[in-house]
Amino acid sequence: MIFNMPGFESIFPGQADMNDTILRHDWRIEEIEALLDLPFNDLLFRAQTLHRAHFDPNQVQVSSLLSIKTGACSEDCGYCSQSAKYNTDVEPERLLPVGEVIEAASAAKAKGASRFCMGAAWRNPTDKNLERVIEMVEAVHGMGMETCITLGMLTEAQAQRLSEAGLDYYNHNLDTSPEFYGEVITTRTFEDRLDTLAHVRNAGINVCSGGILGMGESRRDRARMLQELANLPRHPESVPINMLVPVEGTPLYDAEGIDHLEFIRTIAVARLLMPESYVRLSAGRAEMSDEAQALCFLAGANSIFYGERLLTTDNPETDADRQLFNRLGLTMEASVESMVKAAKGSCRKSA
Ligand code: SAM
Ligand code: DTB
Ligand code: SF4
Repeated sequence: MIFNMPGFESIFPGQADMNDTILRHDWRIEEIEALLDLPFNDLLFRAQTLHRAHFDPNQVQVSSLLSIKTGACSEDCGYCSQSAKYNTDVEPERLLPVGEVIEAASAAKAKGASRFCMGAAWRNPTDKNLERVIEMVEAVHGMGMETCITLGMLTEAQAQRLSEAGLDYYNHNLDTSPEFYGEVITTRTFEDRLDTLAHVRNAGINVCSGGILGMGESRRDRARMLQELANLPRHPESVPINMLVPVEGTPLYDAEGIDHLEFIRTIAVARLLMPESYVRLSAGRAEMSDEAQALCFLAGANSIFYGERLLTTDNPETDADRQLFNRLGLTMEASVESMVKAAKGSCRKSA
């Protein structure tokens, strides 16, 4: 019984039982830095133990991603291939027709994805564009998949409209610490991002928010970003942790990057601060070894982007991911919609 184990109190201070975790929103930066400083084995043990108290450790939530409007974006995010300010290889494309989105979503569903995420290279959507995206959301929802979109900043009314349309998740990342933020983006503020997250939360849509590691930030910046996420009034239901995909032509192409063990540590701390959130091992998997990914899952990551493409860059091949899942004994989590459908089916059978 691990609760009687020598040293338990030092690894889980003040915690008698793993099942009674209190969701905290008052994390101090020193506490988070102390977690990041733990010996690697202690940190991973602690993160995995807490993870098991809240999730099936062998199940991973799987989302597929599609860029529904690509490039020519007015923002200057220093990591992004889609900013009009930088000279990258990305070919701008207008908003896709609904038919193409349905095709991509059904292919993703056939491969086992339970959620379909649609991304648009906008600073914010116009009301007219929002209605076109809502058509897509309704179509994907009708296929029995969970829906997620990321369109930039939203007004309160737009978030409300999306909620009425039945959107499941809105992705809007804090990206980095408030202190490092100005080194990465100048065309909108950290506060703007918090405002959009508040609109999404108040509209009753699930929040998906995380950031990017490996942009030349310090460990303190990583701790500050996690602190901002964990100290939101409610933890985001989904926390994507991206490793920078360096894109030629962007200012961050030559950024220092991040050691993979440090990346894994940050995932473990995200798990410890937000025990009930899905932590998504997001961009950057194509550059990671299977072993590094396995350690991310051990650290408490339990969601991935699945499919050969992210938005404009490559993700691992689906066959490679399936093999990795087999080797690790991981299974893909079914969508809430498909579980409801299955339950309805078995009720009908037994009636
Ligand atoms: N335009 C919208 C916005 O910025 O909110 C939505 C799309 S944007 C591409 C979504 C997120 O993808 C960004 O906030 C960032 O965290 C992540 N991202 C973009 N380019 C990336 C890259 N090269 N490497 C890692 N993550 C990246
Ligand atoms: C998130 O946190 N990561 C995804 C999704 N949200 C929209 C995007 C990753 C983009 C990686 C670079 C690209 O493919 O352009
Ligand atoms: Fe535009 Fe989003 Fe890329 Fe920033 S991250 S440049 S807002 S597409």
